[in-house]
Amino acid sequence: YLMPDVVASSGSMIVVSNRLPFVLQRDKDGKLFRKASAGGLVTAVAPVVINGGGLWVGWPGMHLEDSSEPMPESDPTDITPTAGLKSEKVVAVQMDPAIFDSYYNGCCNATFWPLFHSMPDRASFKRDHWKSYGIANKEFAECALKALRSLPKTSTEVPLIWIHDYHLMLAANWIRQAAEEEDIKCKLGFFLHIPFPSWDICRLFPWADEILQGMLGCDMVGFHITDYCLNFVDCCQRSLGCRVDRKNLLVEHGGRTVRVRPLPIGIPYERFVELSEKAPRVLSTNQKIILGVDRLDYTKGLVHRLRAFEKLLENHPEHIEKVSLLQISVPSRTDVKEYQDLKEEMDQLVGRINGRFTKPNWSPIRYIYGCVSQDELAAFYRDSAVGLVTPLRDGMNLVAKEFVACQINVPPGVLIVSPFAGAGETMHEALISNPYEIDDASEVIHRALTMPEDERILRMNYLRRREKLNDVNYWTKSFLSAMGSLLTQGEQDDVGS
Ligand code: ADQ
Repeated sequence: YLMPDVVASSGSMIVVSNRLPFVLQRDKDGKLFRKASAGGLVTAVAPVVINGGGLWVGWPGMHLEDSSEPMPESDPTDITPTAGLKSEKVVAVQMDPAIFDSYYNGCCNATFWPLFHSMPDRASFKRDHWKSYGIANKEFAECALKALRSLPKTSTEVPLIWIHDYHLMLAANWIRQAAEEEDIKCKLGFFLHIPFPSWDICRLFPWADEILQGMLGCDMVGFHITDYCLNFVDCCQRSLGCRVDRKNLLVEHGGRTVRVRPLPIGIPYERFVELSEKAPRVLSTNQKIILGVDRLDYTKGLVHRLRAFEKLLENHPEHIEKVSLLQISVPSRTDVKEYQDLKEEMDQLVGRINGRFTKPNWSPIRYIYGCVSQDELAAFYRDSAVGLVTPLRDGMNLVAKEFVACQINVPPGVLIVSPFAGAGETMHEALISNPYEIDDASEVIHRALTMPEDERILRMNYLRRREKLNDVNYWTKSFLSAMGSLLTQGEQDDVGS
């Protein structure tokens, strides 16, 4: 997947993420087996780990009573990129289930998830959860060190440790300190998949300084877009008093200079094109489809989206019986009350709108609560007239990118994105729609449904070209090059307050 020169110059890579790229399960005889995940991130990063002689550190999705129980190999029929990740290349993090629950469901999902999406009212701040977060991060750091010590030492290649996401914001400092004490060389990089909030929001977290210091344990910290980088730099200056350089995105901390970089994630573009070329047609041709695909999460703006669609039918009755909204929502974090409430609200709203507008041969909303296969997803993306990606806040949003990759029909459909998603910042030719402004959001949908063919073609061509160039492999390469290149003298001198 990667240009050989990039792999060759990068040294071995240790990826540290909350979850391994597969989950462990037991069959009916109690034997462990792997269930592979095939997300874009795994597809892009697994080959770098495998080809570069690296390792993957993460939670395997279950608690193992006996920690010496051997890790299973992948199934011989597994053709996903993780198949090459032999068990000796995996370090499965284990910890007390109660600590894991308080770290994961408590601190990660009930505190950082809402807070970093600028929804502080939904965030809970509990000292116990924060304590568990520290214990869990220490455990991940210990496992990363174990992985680091196991790598063969070469004089030319310095191993890279790539830490992912809001679950592991404290791990870097522990890894750095221990590696320095043991005189093991390594470079540390971090990537945050969700937004980094402004200082006003960040400071609400009582232990924000520790988070910032944890992230500054890295040599490079990556975010999807420049806005998040600037928020981070600002927080480092205002909370920790660091000297910063906003122009070059540098932060001085503990006698080191940390690079901050916008690295917008991409998708496996060609894979989606191929899927959409092969997938059979599943949607009927006599109605236009407006498509929404999301995890069922309160950040995704689903309730606002349904209201905007209802408004469209109210203000533009010409779309009745001609247009349907197909909303596919994957169940997510179903044991958390906020998510159960959202499910309830969606069920009621879909019922109410359908009850209000349905005709004998047409319903306005088709609502799938569940996962769909990649083939089916590609067919939905390809055959929809409008892709509606309207989160209230979102780090990037891969659905917007998958939609444009699958738009192979001529003339193509139209993408609508929220300005509060990273995708809204980078996909300039999409129609931009503020999900909070329901009237305007409904007018933007109307505009998409009535857009002339030549404008649709022009916009979609630009969108597709950008995603093709900036695919997920490009993202991995950008991360490696941001890690690899040394600070120039100019950058060192530029750090000022
Ligand atoms: P998520 O919040 O999970 O990711 P997103 O980027 O949209 O959000 O990715 C969702 C993925 O799940 C997509 O690849 C999509 O195809 C898939 N998916 C969604 N609904 C599905 C369904 N019903 N059936 C099958 N597949 C479905 C986090 C951040 C994002 C950031 C990514 C990557 O919140 O902002 O873009 O990480 O960095």
